Amino acid sequence: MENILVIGAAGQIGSELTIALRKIYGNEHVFATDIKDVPQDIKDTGPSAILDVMDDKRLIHFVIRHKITQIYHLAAVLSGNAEKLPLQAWHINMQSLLNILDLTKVVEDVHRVFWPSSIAVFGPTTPKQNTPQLTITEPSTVYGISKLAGERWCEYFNTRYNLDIRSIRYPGLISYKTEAGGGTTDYAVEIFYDAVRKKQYECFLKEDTALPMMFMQDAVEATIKLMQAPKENISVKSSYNVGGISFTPKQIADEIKKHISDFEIFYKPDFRQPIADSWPQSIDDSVAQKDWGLETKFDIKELTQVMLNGVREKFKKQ
Ligand code: AKB
Repeated sequence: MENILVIGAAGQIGSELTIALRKIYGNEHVFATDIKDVPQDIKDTGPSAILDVMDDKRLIHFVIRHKITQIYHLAAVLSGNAEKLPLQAWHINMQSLLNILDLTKVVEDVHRVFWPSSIAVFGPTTPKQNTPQLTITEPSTVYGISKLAGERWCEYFNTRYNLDIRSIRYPGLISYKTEAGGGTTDYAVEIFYDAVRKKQYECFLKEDTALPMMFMQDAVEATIKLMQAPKENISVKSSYNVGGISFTPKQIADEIKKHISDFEIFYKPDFRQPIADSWPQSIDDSVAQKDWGLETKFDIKELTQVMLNGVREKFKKQ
């Protein structure tokens, strides 16, 4: 029997992953935690608590008291926000991971951990198209530096202490349940809200900025698939490339116009443009496909349809 701790359950990934995990492992076995209140559907369907991953003493007590066997540590400061307070972002992103890794070494019941890395580990010197699993990683953002250092720590703990820490380099994630906060790929979520609300969007990236993206349902399924794969299949001890689909702001705007014909987009690139320019445009995720059967179902057409419907429904309920 597994008892699962989700850290960051109020966030963009956590709010959807928690519900998916509860369907598999049972509501009472998935503990949703965050430093802020979790969404109502998570509160209503299982245990939840306020928990700060930076508080290592409370964290370890929580894990022991609830006999936790797996941890999903999703809390992080994203790329855009991290550039505003670099040292604070570094401290939060690194120390929170180190708290989890150290705890996993000490508490024997915890036999598997998931920690998200990002395409931000790549930088301007990385091949931009079909970026390989193993390639140059010279990130130019503090977020990317923290994710790359995190990957090295994961690999170190996996090999040095024979732990089972698993990770995905997420591309930009697109969802309507919980809005992302402070990322460079966030435009691809905001655009749907503004399309439904105002029929226009001011984009902080240039029209031809291609980035790898993934619909949340695909990301949640990939995460669970990775975590359920037999340990002997996991050849990458740092973090797996996961690509999804790639598109530019112009391409997604054109797709939205097929549903909202008078939708308009304006471009006003800001400090996030150089961040996006430093990242890959498409990702080779063949290692993840081979090792644990990564699959993605949503293309730009389907994603646009589901996002517009989801955002409209959300506004109706408000
Ligand atoms: C961000 O834009 O910071 C994140 C990421 C790609 O990791 N969505």
